Amino acid sequence: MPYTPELQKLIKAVEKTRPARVERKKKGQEFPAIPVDDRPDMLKNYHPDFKPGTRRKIKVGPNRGYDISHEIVDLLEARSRIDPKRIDLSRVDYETDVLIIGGGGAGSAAALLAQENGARVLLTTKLRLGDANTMMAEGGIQAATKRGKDSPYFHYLDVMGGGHFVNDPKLVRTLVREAPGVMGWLEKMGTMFSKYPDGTLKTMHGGGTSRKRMHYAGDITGAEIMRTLRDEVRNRPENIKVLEYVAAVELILTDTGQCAGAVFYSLETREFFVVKAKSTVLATGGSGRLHIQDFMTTNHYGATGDGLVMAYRAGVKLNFLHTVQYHPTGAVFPEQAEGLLITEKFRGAGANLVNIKGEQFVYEREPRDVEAAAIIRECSPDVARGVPTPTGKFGVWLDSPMIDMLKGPGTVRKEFPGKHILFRRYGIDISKDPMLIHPTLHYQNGGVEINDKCETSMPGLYVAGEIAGGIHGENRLMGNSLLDVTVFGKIAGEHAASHARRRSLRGKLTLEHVQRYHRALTRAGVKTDRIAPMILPDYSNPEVKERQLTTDYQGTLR
Ligand code: MEZ
Repeated sequence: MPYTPELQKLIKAVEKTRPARVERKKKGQEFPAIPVDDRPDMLKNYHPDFKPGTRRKIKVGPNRGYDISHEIVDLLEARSRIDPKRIDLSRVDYETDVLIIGGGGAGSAAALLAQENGARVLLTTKLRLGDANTMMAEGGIQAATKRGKDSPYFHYLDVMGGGHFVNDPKLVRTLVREAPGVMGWLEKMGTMFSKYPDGTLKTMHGGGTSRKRMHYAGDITGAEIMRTLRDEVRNRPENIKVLEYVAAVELILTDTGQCAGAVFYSLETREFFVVKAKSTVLATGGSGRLHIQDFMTTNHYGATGDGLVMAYRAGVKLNFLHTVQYHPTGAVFPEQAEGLLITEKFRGAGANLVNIKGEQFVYEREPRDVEAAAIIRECSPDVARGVPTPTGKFGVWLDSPMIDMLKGPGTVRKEFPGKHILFRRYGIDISKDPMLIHPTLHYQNGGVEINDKCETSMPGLYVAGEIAGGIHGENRLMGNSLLDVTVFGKIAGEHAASHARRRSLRGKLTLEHVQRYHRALTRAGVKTDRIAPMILPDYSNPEVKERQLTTDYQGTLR
């Protein structure tokens, strides 16, 4: 749907201030950044993490008493999809060295490295290989590849600063040190990053970064990286077996406390089955589809936090889930694009954020949490400088036409082909008209506690990618997610393979931890008919649900 006459009228205010804003930028006169000392107030007043009444303390498990979003607690305090007594663990359907749960960037990188380290690998995914947040990532991957101008040292400081200095320093050190090598690894496998005619990699600034180290492939960087990883996995069929449309529902342990695989549910045959493995890598991604605080989301359909549930029930600790990342710029018009990621790269290329009066109100490259809070402030009823949409929401303008004025005609079309084509389909030319945006639920900052070998507290259980917590502290910076999935995916694969070589499974397979968790829920007085993992979000309204009888409903999957 093109802009309505009302919105077209409001765009005039943006057009009026644009020439002066472009001139200022050309002269290097940036909008003042929010002083570091003022950031906490901005966050407390406007960031959704600080909204009263949006959290509660979890009553059971290793993080008992931890105060996190209701939506995550609901998930963690749900009951299992299976009745453990009805799963026959003596009948093993698949046996492998390394089981990988998740077919996104981290799972695929882990599969490749596990295979290269001599393991037989079974990679499982509840949708198709590559249906993951990696595929949805747009703007880039950070790495200090430009010697002299940048180094892992500066990258480290940026990651720590963005994360409010509470990140796990060892994990950050690993992330930034491995970054340049991962770029080479991806390029060798065929990832086509954007380059200058002389072959050097193009780089841009991102929010909170002190150097230009954002490498990209147009505005479809995640899709390009995922394409490469997926092709490579598919090219090794003798040693990497891929099972699609199968959802892991519980981890299996041994009675000696090792992880020994998982119980799966086939979305095609609707049967449960058992996979036994010497090592298991959880790479199930994030939880944006929980729509925390009813936020729209950039996340892929399967981002329902399944791995958090399975690890937690098995007794593994979670961390940093008290913060959630809202990407500052999600589309809020047209309605069919609501929540869609509008890459930070637009701001990296110079596009201002502008309110209903046509005024710039924030420096466009603040760290994400601060930037999102500033936009929410502008749209809040007390400030009331947001732009109303036809569906009754509010947003602010992302002034993309500035980019062609700053960097030459055709830049938007060339550097942002994904969004340019998509918005053209809606009748909007983003090189001529701005986009209407609002923060959108984007990233699970925290997750399962790991060390720098991707080990968890449970022998044989490895974790990599968005499901892991600690790397980004309380706020991730742009481009460190594609980096995280590749760096830690590789590490998880390598160490999972080595564990499988060195350690054999001892003891009997068991699901006793699930029964124990159910008993703890009862003891804590948690009354719920929720079942988790969620597997897929359910968008049907209650009336439709009623009419659909029962065949596809969670309860009947048991
Ligand atoms: O790392 C991200 O989340 C990212 C690259 C997003 C974007 O704005 O494009």
